[in-house]
Amino acid sequence: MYTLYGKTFTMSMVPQAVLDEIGAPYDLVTLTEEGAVTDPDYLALRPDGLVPTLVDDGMVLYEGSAIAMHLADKHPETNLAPPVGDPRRAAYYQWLVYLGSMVHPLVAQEYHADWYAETEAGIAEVRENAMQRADKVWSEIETQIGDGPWLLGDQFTATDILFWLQANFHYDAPRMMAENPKVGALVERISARPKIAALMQQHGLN
Ligand SMILES: N[C@@H](CCC(=O)N[C@@H](CS)C(=O)NCC(=O)O)C(=O)O
Repeated sequence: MYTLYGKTFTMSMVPQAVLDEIGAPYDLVTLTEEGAVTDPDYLALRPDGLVPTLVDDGMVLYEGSAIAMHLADKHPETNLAPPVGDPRRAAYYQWLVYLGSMVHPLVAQEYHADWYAETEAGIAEVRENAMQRADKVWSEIETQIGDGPWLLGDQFTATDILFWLQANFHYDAPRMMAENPKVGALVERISARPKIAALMQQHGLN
């Protein structure tokens, strides 16, 4: 049995969407404390107090991309990961690591700019810089999207879920998607999947 610790409209939507797509039962613990959680019981699972964290039959795992990869590998029949040896597996790794380690930190720098600077001017500079870099990164991603229908071609994978959430996290997602039509079209296709649409409603996303 899986237990997922998460918060509304955060990185925990990635493993939650993966679990929903898999159709696996899970308990969802929605944390409400703003910022890094300080509850010692949670810190014993994830010491930085951020979400998400998954407990899988007693095994504790954090980091959204890592949890997505773990779940996809545990349920190969759902085809959320290309099998080892499939040439698409390399691109699968690339996107999951790139979106988690290069794109998501820009979101953190924007929403949690006070983690990266102390003075008001410093915080404003971090936020402004992150917003400019986010625009640049998404215009670069636009050039990397193929004919689809999904990020890796004809197979919908966990990468699509991470892609969809990161695009929605953009500080001005409607404009960014209009300026990058391939990104916009892919996000729209992913959002139309019934499980994803239901999850969006649950998290108050239009
Ligand atoms: N790379 C980390 C990012 C974790 C992270 O930044 N989590 C944010 C939400 S997206 C968080 O817990 N923020 C605390 C809050 O906003 O209350 C992961 O994928 O787990």
